[in-house]
Amino acid sequence: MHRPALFLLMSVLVLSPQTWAADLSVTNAWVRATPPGKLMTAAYATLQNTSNETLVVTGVTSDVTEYTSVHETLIDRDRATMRPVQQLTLNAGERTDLAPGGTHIMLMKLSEPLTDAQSIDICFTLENNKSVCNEFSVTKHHASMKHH
Ligand SMILES: [Cu+2]
Repeated sequence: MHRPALFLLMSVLVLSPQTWAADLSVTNAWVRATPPGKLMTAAYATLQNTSNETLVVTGVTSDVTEYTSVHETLIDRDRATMRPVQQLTLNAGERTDLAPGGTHIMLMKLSEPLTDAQSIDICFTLENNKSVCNEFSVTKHHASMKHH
């Protein structure tokens, strides 16, 4: 008997479209202004899975370059190197910080420099094919870069 299950699924679809859209909360979103002469930079944010299911971020896109990806920073003999991350998994309720020195969003081959007071859109593609977009403000020095 599949009817009760179907009915339940439909109720969920009808009742919580808002909740679905907001499964991934993106706060504290900022991009470092491009250094002089460079057309690449990184973006940071606090991501939180506000749903009660595992969320998988399978990609990122931005409106300023098609070369946008998630990177992680590895320390190899005192040298920081970066490598692309295929996906980011957030367990139910989990919060993660994309922060300098750690996982970040890499923006490469920008067509123009990004300067202070500008803002750009970055979207996270989720495994369920939904995407969550958020405004990231460009700044040289981020005010809330303090240790907790
Ligand atoms: Cu990087």
